[in-house]
Amino acid sequence: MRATLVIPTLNEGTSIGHVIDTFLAAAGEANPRLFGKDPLEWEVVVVDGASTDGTAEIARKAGARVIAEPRKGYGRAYQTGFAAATGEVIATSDGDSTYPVEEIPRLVRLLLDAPLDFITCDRLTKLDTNAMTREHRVGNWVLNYVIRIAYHHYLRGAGGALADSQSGMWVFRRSILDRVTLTQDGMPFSEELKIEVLRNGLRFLETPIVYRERWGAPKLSSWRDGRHNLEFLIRKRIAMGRGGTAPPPGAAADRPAY
Ligand SMILES: Nc1nc2c(ncn2[C@@H]2O[C@H](COP(=O)(O)OP(=O)(O)O)[C@@H](O)[C@H]2O)c(=O)[nH]1
Ligand SMILES: [Mg+2]
Repeated sequence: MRATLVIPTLNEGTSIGHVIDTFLAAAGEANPRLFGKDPLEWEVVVVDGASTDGTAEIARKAGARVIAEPRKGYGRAYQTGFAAATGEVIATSDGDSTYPVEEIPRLVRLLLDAPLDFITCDRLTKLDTNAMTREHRVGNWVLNYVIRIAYHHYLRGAGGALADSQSGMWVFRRSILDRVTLTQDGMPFSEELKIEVLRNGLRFLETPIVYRERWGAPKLSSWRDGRHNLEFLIRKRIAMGRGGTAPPPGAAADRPAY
C-alpha cells in the first residue's frame, strides 16, 4: 500500500533532515514487524514555502519530494501537499522536530485495523511544559474550551471534547478528502479539518503523543494566530448553525480538487 507523509516547511533547515531521517528509519524498521507481506511504500512530500535557509535542498537530499508553494500559509501548504500525495494513507507532521514521527507506522496499523478514518495526535495530555510557551498553552486551552461549548453537538464522535484542537500530526485515509470541505489557508486549517471530520460522522480517534521542544524559530504568532483561529471557529459555527455547509467567508476560491 502506498502512503504519504506530508510536511509543510518554512525555514526548517536545522531540523527537516532529522525529521525525514527519523521517519524513514522508523518506517523501514516497522514494515516487516507491522505490515509483513504488504509493506507500506512511503513517499515523503515536503511543501516548502520559499525557505531561504536551504530547507528544500536538505529535504531533497534526505529523500523527500519537494514541492515549492510560494503562497503563504500552513493550510495552503497542506492543501497543496494533499493534492500532490499519491498514498492511500496520508500522515502529517511539522518540520520542526516537535512531533514523534517514529510513531506514524504504528498509527497507520491502528487506522487500518480499528478501522478508523482519521487519527489526530494530542500533544497536551502528556505535555512537558518546556515544549510549549505559556501563551501557546493558554491559547490552546481557550480554543479547546470554545470548541467544547460551541461545537458540542458535533463532538459525539470525539467523546464530547477535543483535547488538542490545534495539533498538526494526523494519520488518515486519503478517501476522507472527498467528504470534508477545507477552505482555510492559514493556521485555522488544523481545527477546520478536525471539525469537518467530526461533522461528517467519520471514524475519529484522538490519541496522546509526546511532543518535544521545537528546533528553530516558531512561525506561529500566539496572539495573532490565536485570534484568527478563534474568529474562524465562531464564523464556521454560525454558518453551520444556519444549516449551511457552504465555506465560511474568506474561503479560498482556488481550492484544489482532491
Ligand atoms: N509551506 C509553508 N509552511 C509553513 C508556513 N507557516 C508555517 N509553516 C510550517 O508549518 C509547520 C507548523 O508551523 P509552526 O511554526 O511549527 O507552528 P506551531 O507548531 O503551531 O507552533 C512548520 O513545519 C512550519 O515550518 C507557510 O506559510 N508555508
Ligand atoms: Mg510546530
